[in-house]
Amino acid sequence: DGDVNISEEVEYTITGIEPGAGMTQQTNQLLEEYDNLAGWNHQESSTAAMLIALDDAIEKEEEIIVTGWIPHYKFAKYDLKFIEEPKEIYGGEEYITTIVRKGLKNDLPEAYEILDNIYWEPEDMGSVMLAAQDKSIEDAAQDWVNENQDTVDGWLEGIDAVDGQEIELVYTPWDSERSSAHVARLALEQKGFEVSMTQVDPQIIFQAIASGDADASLVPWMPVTHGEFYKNYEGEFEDLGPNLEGARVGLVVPSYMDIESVEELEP
Ligand code: PBE
Repeated sequence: DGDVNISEEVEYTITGIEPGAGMTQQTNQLLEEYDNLAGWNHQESSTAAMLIALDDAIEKEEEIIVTGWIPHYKFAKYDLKFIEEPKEIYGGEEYITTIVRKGLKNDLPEAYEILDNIYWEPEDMGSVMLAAQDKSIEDAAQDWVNENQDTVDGWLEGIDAVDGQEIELVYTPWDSERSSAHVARLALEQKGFEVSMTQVDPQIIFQAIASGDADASLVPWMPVTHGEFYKNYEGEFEDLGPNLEGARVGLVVPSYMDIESVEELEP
């Protein structure tokens, strides 16, 4: 009802995720740029802790504001909504792009081509993320590949097999990127690649690819979420274009909350 003061109920706090996330930087910037958020707290923690806090609040039908994103199974599990954020600190629609180190095209042309071809829909990624709640990410990715071999065949079409060439993918700890990295690994393995995978923070993704320490990554959320990291290394890596379109990040609340915009919050 109209008597609930949402700002007071959430204790002037946005429940955030890992310090290294793109969204964490964006949320810190949000608190600086909206005058009505002066004095608000951004509780950085982990995605797991954020999801527990969200689950707990929904259980009790309490107010909560989290930093959230799609694709993510939380939108299938709960009735949630993004709230408007007119200054677009969180951007609008995002795509996830594939970046590779310079020279990969020459050194591993078949891998380059496969990575260039990899493209899937938010529902595909979402289904791997959801399945990974009950099984390992390896099994969830394998199941998706088994059920979508025709999509994978499209990525591999006309590409010669290799004999155990090594390639290293870097990815981040979120389920979205764990899903894409493992699916990419399985596609590369089908053509004979030996794939190693290293998990790092978004910022390190760009550093690793720019320096040539790693070969490829399907991680960057663009144009805004990882845009700053991207700009810092622009020209030092090759961008193969989107592997997914229709992603989004922002402030997320349970749908029962009577709020439509970040501008309704009170200092
Ligand atoms: N995310 C999910 C990450 C990337 C993937 C949007 C929470 C972030 O860096 O903010």
